[in-house]
Amino acid sequence: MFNRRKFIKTSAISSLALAINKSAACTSKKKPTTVKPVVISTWDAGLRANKAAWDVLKDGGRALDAVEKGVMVTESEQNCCVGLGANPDRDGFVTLDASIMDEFSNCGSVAFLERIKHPISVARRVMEKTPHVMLVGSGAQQFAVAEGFPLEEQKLSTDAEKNYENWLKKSEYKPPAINIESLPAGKVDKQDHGPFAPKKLENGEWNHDTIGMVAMDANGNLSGSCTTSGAGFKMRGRLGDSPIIGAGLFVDNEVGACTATGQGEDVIRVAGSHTVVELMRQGLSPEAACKNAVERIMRIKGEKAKDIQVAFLAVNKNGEVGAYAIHKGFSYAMKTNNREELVNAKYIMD
Ligand code: SD4
Repeated sequence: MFNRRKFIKTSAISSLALAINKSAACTSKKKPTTVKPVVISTWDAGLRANKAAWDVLKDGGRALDAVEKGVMVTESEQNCCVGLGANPDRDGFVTLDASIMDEFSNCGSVAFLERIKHPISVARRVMEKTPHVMLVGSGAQQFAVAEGFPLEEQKLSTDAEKNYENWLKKSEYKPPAINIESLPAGKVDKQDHGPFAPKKLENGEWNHDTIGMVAMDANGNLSGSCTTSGAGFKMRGRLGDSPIIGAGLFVDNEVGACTATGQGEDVIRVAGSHTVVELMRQGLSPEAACKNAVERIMRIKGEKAKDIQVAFLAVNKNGEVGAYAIHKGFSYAMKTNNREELVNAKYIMD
């Protein structure tokens, strides 16, 4: 027969057992040790950029300073595709985009910026010195000059000039997404997937249009930066994902940070970096979140996914790092206290 006193006794015992179990579960589930500082950046130029970022991080510096200093290295590399040494647009002008975001969700960006060597630093000034997030074109240039950035000569680098002359032979005015043939003859690798994919140069080096970097400093704060010349021979005025907060870059100091590379139009379509951070917020690892966002783009593109490259690179608040790409060939550079390496990202298609 049901006895009230017995019931109270048994339920008290079982709640006690439950509480003990619960606390045992809590203590046995080890919290992962946070890896910090950590810096990661896209493509192989990231190895050199990470070194500069590390100079800031190793001395306890702020992630924001690290991600600015880091990508400035790549912006200065004349024959790289990122800064003023990059391939021009179809009218022969190099136009640059960049964005930056810190641990307080402050953000700044510049787009369609010409003749300024360090767009990332201008983006930071937009963030810190204006009430705006984004400045473009002649307005961005005017602001840069007013802030003391020198106006560089309007001149193509030797490599870019050669590439442009080559491109002019056909001058195909097609949207870059389908303009694979417009890549300079002899510079298209077998694994090339569109004009946003890495290009293997005759000297064996790889060239990229973009560097994205995210970092966590010794205080556990996150920041990110992204800087690019966009796509070579793009239509004049075209912007990709890199200067768009939430697309090419997103930082949420409670959750993690992400940057994107590849075909910007398709990253924008899914608010790519923001999507990855939100997926991490829901509990996915950085790698799983990047994979999920890549798959979302592939579902949208259907058959056409085979012609494009998109990759995401992310870090979470524990300093765990992950990346995923549509195609083989995306690599990222990583630096921590005991690791410095170039990692080949996982991918969906060969
Ligand atoms: C863009 N996402 O402008 C950039 C290009 C890029 O390696 O990442 N290239 O669309």
